[in-house]
Amino acid sequence: MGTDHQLTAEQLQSYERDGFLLLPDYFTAQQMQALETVAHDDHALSAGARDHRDQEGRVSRLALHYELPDSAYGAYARCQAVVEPIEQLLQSEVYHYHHKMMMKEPLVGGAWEWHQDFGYWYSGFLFPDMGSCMIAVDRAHKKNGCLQVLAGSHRMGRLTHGTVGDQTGIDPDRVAVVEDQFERVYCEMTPGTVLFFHSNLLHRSDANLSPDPRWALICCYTTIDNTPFNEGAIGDFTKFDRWDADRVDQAVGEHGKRLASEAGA
Ligand SMILES: O=C(O)CCC(=O)C(=O)O
Repeated sequence: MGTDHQLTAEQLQSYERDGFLLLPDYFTAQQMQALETVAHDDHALSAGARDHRDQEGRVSRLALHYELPDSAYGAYARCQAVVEPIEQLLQSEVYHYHHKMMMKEPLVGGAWEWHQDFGYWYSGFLFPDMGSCMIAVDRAHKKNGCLQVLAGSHRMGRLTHGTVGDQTGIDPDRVAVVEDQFERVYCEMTPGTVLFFHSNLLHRSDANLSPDPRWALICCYTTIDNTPFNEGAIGDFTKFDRWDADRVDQAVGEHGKRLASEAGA
């Protein structure tokens, strides 16, 4: 991660066309190793995770936070290298909406059905002026259920969503038509690779039937003019401090030390 987080004109054009931007090795493998160690040692994180079943009944787990604590995960959600590009892509200052650790465990991690994030978020927000940054903590590949996206599908606008398994998903009949219209991209990611994506981009992922875990941190934002219009969305829609790389690394280190001292207590 450098200190200049400005996206180039080409990257902005590619996001506008495709609805996503995949930036390999954005964070270092060392930074991801530190984040992964904290996350795997963090019993509160796994205890607070919720299970979501796919159509086959396989479970995907996610630990979601609306607030921005001094945790290792909160540090990445505040990170300049994440927030500044999101602001460029959304052409506005943003508020943090939530961040979540997606835990797709080896051999059992469930699939995510085709959906748009704004299909979930629509109940609380008027505009799809929202976006996410997925940070690969583990290597994500086809066999452990990397994210799949339909390039350009964000341009359809929001589609109707219903219940699919325990999840909110797009009607399979419509998906069958839509899948033929757009290129499907498997977002294989080394640890530290990031994916910025639009809230109307169709995405899914397969179950993880491999021996490799696939954990990823997803940080989600809304423009400051697009706060919830009703009680449908929880969150702290206020200005927040953005941290540079040193501050993020420090927060991850401190989180690790807190966990070690709790374990030793
Ligand atoms: O982690 C995944 O595979 C899917 C994540 C996802 O679809 C989401 O957070 O909206």
